[in-house]
Amino acid sequence: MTLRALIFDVDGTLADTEEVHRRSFNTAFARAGLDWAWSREAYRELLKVTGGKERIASHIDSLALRDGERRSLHARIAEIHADKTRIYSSVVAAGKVPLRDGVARLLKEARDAGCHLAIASTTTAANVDALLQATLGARGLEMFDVIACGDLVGTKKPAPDIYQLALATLGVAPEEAIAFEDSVNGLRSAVGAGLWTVLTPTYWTEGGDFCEAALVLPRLGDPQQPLEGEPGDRLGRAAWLTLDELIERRTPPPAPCAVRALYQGAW
Ligand code: XBP
Ligand code: MG
Repeated sequence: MTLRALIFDVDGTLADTEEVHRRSFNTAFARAGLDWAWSREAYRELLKVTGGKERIASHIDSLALRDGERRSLHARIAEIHADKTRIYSSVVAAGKVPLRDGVARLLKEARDAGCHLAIASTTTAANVDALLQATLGARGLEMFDVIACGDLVGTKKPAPDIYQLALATLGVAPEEAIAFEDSVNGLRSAVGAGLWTVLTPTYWTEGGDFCEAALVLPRLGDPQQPLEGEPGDRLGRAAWLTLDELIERRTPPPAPCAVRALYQGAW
């Protein structure tokens, strides 16, 4: 197997963005004259719904409202979400949200090794652009061969559509790529597209059922911020996840000779 592409989720994976999303939602609600304020606990639950517009709709549907009121609030979702996106992307563009540790290092290792890089995210293109430019510089976007995000697909995560779009646009088969995610919805989406997936949960997503992940780490780590207790039970050569380690792990070991002999006799 040749590793041809690394495909990254954005929110929670490239950067721990959800607190800024949460505050941006609350600011947009206040500016829209709504007395909604999502607490951290409430937002952690609301994050089970992917997509900001879908999340607002889910919140409206949870409220005891007359039909007319519900309909008029639904009609305002796009306007409220557009304002939230303006608020969020301005905070990110101001450099307030750093990449998680190890992300810039692994992106560079992959590019230096000739690997394609892609994004597969539920958030909007405006938010992705703001984050990549603020954290990787004016040419940050150019590091990625494909940016699949937001409403480019009709069905958001946990459906596999966004990862299938990224793979198809890259012209890469699932077995030639690795996905990086932070949440159960993202994991299901990547695995549903046939991708071997590395999971690095955050406060917003920890404690989920991650059994389908190929590897679960608290973060990617790097020489300046090694993973405590590594190398040891999860990583081999270094206390941070390297491209070489990924290639080694992604390449299935040759079937044991007994199994090979068995199959050779089978046909
Ligand atoms: C996580 C999401 C997004 C963000 C909010 O995206 O579900 O909805 O929470 O961004 P990712 P929007 O797939 O990158 O983890 O309001 O733009 O949707
Ligand atoms: Mg995510």
